[in-house]
Amino acid sequence: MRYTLLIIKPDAVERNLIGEIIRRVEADQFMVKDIKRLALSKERAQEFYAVHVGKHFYDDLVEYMSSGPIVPMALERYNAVSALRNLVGATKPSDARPGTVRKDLGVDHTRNSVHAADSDENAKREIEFFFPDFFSDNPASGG
Ligand code: FUP
Repeated sequence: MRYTLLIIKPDAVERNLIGEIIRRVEADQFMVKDIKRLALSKERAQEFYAVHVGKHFYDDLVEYMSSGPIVPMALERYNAVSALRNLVGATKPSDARPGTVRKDLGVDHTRNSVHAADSDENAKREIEFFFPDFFSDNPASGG
């Protein structure tokens, strides 16, 4: 699929890093196809992270993701999911490669500045979570 979802998390919005993150994304040949700024309710954050229910970090993650504004965006590029995961880096900033968003901007394992979808299936679900009309307005197929 040529689309994926990126979220700029509360720690990065709070530190005025929206522009810096979008700059890196655009420099890596992604097109921003849709974008918004919003605050997630605790219920919506629980729904978004439903795959992590029961994990030790789930409650803190939900609390954190509903603690301040976030900026989700739908991105387009060839090999979108894997290209964005490479740009974003490992989940834990201290493990991430130099030059990745999380290494350069992340604070810690939870406040790691961005979320990036990890499969085509999740990218589709996550784009629809924030942008319900996306796939009726954009063609869904292609690499
Ligand atoms: P990622 O796909 O890289 O975002 O990583 P995961 O799906 O494994 O984790 C989802 C989110 O949970 C991460 F962004 C950060 C958070 N997390 C923690 O806060 N602590 C942990 O031990 C693991 C993950």
